[in-house]
Amino acid sequence: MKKINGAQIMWECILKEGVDQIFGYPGGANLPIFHHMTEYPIHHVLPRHEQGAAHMADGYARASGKVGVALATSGPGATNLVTGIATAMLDSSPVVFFTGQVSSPLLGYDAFQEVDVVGITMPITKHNYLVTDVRDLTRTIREAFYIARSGRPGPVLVDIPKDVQNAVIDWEYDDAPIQLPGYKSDPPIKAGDMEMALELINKAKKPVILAGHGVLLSGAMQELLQFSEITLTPIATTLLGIGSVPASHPMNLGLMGMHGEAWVNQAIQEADLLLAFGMRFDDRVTGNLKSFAPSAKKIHLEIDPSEINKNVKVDLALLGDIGDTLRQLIPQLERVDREEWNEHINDMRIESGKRDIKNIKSDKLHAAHVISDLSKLADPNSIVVTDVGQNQMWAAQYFMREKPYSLITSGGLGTMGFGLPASIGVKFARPNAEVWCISGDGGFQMTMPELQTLKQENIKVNIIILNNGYLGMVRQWQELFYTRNYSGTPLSSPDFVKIAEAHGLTGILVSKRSEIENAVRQARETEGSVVLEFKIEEEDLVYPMVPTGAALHEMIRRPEMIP
Ligand SMILES: Cc1cc2nc3c(=O)[nH]c(=O)nc-3n(C[C@H](O)[C@H](O)[C@H](O)COP(=O)(O)OP(=O)(O)OC[C@H]3O[C@@H](n4cnc5c(N)ncnc54)[C@H](O)[C@@H]3O)c2cc1C
Ligand SMILES: Cc1ncc(C[n+]2csc(CCOP(=O)(O)OP(=O)(O)O)c2C)c(N)n1
Ligand SMILES: [Mg+2]
Repeated sequence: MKKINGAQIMWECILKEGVDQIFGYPGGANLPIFHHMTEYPIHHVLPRHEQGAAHMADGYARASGKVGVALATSGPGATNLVTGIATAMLDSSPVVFFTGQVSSPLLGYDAFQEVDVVGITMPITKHNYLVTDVRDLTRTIREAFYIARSGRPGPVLVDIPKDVQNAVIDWEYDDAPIQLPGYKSDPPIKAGDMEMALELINKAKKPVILAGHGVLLSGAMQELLQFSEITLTPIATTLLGIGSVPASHPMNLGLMGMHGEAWVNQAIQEADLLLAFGMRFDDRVTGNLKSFAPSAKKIHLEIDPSEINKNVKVDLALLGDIGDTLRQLIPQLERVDREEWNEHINDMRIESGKRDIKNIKSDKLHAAHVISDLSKLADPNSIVVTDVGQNQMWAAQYFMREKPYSLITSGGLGTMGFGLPASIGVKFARPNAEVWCISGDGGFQMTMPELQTLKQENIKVNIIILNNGYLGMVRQWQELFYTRNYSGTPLSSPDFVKIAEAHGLTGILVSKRSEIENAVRQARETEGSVVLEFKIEEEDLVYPMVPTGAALHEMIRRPEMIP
């Protein structure tokens, strides 16, 4: 037993959870927590905005597989976290958020900097807590970490009033088993379902695996490959499933969905069996649900029962951790000859390559050039963190990833401004990895002040800004579907080289394809973070594109064939 206060209990408990890194911003309502932080072996990063702290913790979690931790004060500090919490929620990222709160006797009185953060974040957290008694703090923090990391991961928020932070008690760590009746993180597979799945798999002639984020969250990359190699089933990935299979593996088809490759979407539409592995049939993946994979039986391997039959009605669901389920299935799989099916898909792939802009020889600077050249020049173990928009899609399409956890991107919420702060979190999670942040001119300007966080922490991230002078992805929709009426999308930018220099960093400007190689080399060799601005073609589009409401095979393709 020792006499400590709530703030110290918080630090003691998070150390027990293995935390040594936090991202947080101070204020009146979390001052006791900050005051005691210096007594503990914790590295703290001060962001320039609480949204930055949230994305940093999220990026840290996604790159490390550990729980990320962010901390803010009450009121505006807490509300500034909201976008980051929702971003983590939509992508199943395990982050614990701590907020200071006004003292408990003042709750409900519109006290200075009081907001009901538990009410505000109820729909965007996996769970949240307001702790009104210091004796509940240890149990609450243990539950928060357990809920964040178990089953389908997600963000949990713990709101701690200032009087609870200050309250002193005789304390010792309580490691009694966590009791959460009603919370089932790993649901069992129904008897008989395994046999049914094997029958469907073994008799399919044209199966496709849809590999999602769940494969990476489960660490089931080996099992995914084994399944695919035994059954000769090709693998399409979702945006968040990229990296679950090496890019160069012969069974990897590539990205599916709205900006997926033409042959991948076509294969899904022609398939007679879809095996959805840890993915949730987002509408960016399925296109029009009525015409999605019309002849395919569908089996969903998924940990969260609420995802079953939510978007796509399936023939069979195998509930549970995807790695566990695959380990049960693999010994019973039959080897079936599916050469013809794989050759057919390969023919479609060769045909599509003829429209690929990266094969064009010209000195105009297309984003596809920048990313595909970068992919060859960067360290093979590098991690790419993206912002949102066209830049994100080009980064997904043209950077070849051989390793898992090598693409960190905001998929579900599509949060502009995610890239730069998330890349800082990623660098703390994987300090020895080369980290590239790929951003647009719009999204970069949303969280640009975090450049100074990079400087203060003296860490190295290479930041690519694909500057097309527009909020490009929205302009793309205006070009295709809103009579080229570019309302609200032209965007001016500061001189990014000078911006980098003003933050004590290095800036490089590139406007020709022939300059890419030198610029990338220089960035890699420079000590400290580098901002590379690429002045790319202003009105380029991300192809292919499945228009909203269209079926997956009704893609808009790049009009010209590349000679
Ligand atoms: C501009 C833009 C364009 C986009 N275009 C595309 C596109 O063309 N193609 C595309 O794919 N996406 C696209 N997206 C992303 C899309 O919105 C979704 O975020 C993405 O498709 C979700 O992928 P997911 O289902 O694999 O991952 P998540 O949304 O993270 O879902 C993971 C699923 O796995 C389950 N799971 C978690 N852990 C386990 C486990 N241990 N075992 C089993 N299951 C588990 C979860 O319960 C969940 O159902 C786009 C996003 C943006 C912003
Ligand atoms: C916070 C936020 N606001 C608005 C949007 C809608 N949106 C999606 S992509 C995009 C354009 C992004 O522009 P830019 O950062 O320049 O990237 P580009 O598409 O040009 O590569 C916008 C405005 C969003 N996703 N997030
Ligand atoms: Mg832009």
